[in-house]
Amino acid sequence: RLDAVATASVSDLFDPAEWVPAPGAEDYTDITAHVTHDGGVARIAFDRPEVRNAFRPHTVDELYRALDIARQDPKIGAVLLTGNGPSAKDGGWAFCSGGDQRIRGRDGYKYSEDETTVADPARAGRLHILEVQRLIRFMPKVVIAVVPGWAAGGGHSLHVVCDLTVASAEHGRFKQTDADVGSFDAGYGSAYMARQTGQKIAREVFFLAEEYSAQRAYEMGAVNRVVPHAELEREALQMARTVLTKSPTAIRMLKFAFNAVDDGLVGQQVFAGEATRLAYGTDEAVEGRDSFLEKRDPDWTSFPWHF
Ligand code: S0N
Repeated sequence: RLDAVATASVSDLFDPAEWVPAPGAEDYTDITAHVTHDGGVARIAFDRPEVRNAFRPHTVDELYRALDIARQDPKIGAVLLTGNGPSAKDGGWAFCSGGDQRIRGRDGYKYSEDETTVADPARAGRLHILEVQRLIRFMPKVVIAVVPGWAAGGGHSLHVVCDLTVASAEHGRFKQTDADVGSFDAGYGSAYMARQTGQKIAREVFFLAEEYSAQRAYEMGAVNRVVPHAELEREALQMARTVLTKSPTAIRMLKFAFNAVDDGLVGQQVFAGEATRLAYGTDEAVEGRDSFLEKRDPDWTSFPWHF
């Protein structure tokens, strides 16, 4: 398995010269995870091309784990989220086609050992892809959706929540099928998309569930770059490497600032936590701490009331 994740067999667009397996990669069955040789960029990919990279609960567990490892790795500044391909069955490409409809039950997604029969009652009904969305949203690193084919249903929502999207000119396709299959992402997938594209376009995408090319998605404001298929991962990696040339604190504060306006008090809390962390590094905050520990009144006289 480790050999497989380390070689070109991962995906036709995967360049084995750029990547080494990420920590724990050999344990994954539904995704692949790699990091660049310098450890600065992670590549995490759905690895179920025969079902257009649909996710089952197990896929989501692995995806969450791989993203969380990237979140906690102090060297990683950017993450490429993509889908391996093409499908050996028919040559089709996909980023992700959302929840695996074959195992969806009345009580949510079945979550048994083989994920085809009996639901584990404790885990049934969990739409934990939403936890992945929040992880992407709140991790202080730039997450780039690299779309080599279909982004459909919950896969469309994942691209929406990523910080940037780069798509294949030839095979990139966008379709929000939720209403076709009695499903709905009434959070970031829809309302946040409306922030990106405007209400009329987002409502059209959800209410009509039509197919859009990468170029059309770019014109809508939902995609940053459309590049030739063969260049897709190279371009995405270059974007990630450009991010790595920036100040980590600046990127972190900017991401949380972009988020805050749409995230209510949670957004304010995340941004404020960063402000507090920065403030702790000042002499002023050190004086506050020391005065308490030394059981004296704080002396603020050397700290001006800035205007
Ligand atoms: C992606 C589409 C448009 C591609 O069409 P194309 O190229 O014609 O290929 P197909 O022949 O249709 O597909 C090839 C093979 O792949 C299987 N397949 C594709 N997608 C899925 C899927 N999502 N689940 C299971 N199998 C899939 C096909 O069946 C085919 O297999 P074979 O060769 O054996 O016939 C097209 O495939 C398509 O429309 N796919 C379905 C997209 C979809 O509706 N996805 C689900 C949408 N909902 C969610 O994702 C919800 C996720 C979620 O957890 C959630 C999150 C937030 C809020 C709510 C929910 C919730 O669950 O409700």
